[in-house]
Amino acid sequence: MGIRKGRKTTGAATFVAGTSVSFVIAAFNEGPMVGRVVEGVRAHTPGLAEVIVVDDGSSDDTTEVAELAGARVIRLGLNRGKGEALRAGIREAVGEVLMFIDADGQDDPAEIPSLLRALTPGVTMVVGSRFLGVFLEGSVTPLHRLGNQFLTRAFNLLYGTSLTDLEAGFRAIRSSALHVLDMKAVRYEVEAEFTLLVLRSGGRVVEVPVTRAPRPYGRSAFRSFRDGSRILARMVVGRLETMRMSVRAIRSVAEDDVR
Ligand SMILES: Nc1nc2c(ncn2[C@@H]2O[C@H](COP(=O)(O)OP(=O)(O)O)[C@@H](O)[C@H]2O)c(=O)[nH]1
Ligand SMILES: [Mg+2]
Repeated sequence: MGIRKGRKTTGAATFVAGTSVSFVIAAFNEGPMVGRVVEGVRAHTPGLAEVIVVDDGSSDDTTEVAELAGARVIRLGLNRGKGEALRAGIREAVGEVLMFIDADGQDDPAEIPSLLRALTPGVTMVVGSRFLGVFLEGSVTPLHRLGNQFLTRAFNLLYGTSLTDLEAGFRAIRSSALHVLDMKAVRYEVEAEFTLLVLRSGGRVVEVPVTRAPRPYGRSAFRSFRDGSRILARMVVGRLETMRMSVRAIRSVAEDDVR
């Protein structure tokens, strides 16, 4: 479980040119910004194969705006949550690398190359950490910031990692390390799930600094208590699953011995 903190990669080992990238963007009532985010992604992503926006029942023009900006939109009838939306997109994505960015304009597409540069051949996932970078004024409430720090520490204790930003939505993952059938996230526990599944696959995680802007309109659907508990539950269950897997592996080795 190798974690390298906050190092920007320089030198020879960089993102391999020609690697295909699929962007998967969950968007719920993001009509005012999703178009600009899709355009930003198209302008700043080397090797971009597709931009998939998943809209699960927005009541505004999210789908139309995203399509006009050049995304392929997957529409799900009922609003279920960010995790379910991302899973629907990942199921259809074809790129060797999956990238994620929020649709509300809080992440800056101009920072995409910095994430991809850190995805060197030995790295499996790059996370855009706002704690290594900056939260611009008004981009986070004190409660949400503390909650994220608490959950990140809990994750580090459980998994022996030294991450700084568990909940960051802006990230790049090698698709070979992420099997959608292993995912069960419904809402905002999806980021913690990405991280634990990548670590479970033996992958290496790197964080790079990014800038977090305030939400230009509307409000976050993150419910501190409800979603905080879901994130905590997902990481505890993830750890128990891994322990059960190791016990099973030990048992089958022992069974081989007696044969
Ligand atoms: N499709 C879909 N996207 C969602 C849902 N909930 C959140 N998102 C998207 O996930 C991203 C982050 O959501 P937001 O509520 O701003 O969370 P925060 O930035 O962590 O406070 C945005 O692009 C949202 O549109 C959902 O139920 N369905
Ligand atoms: Mg947001």
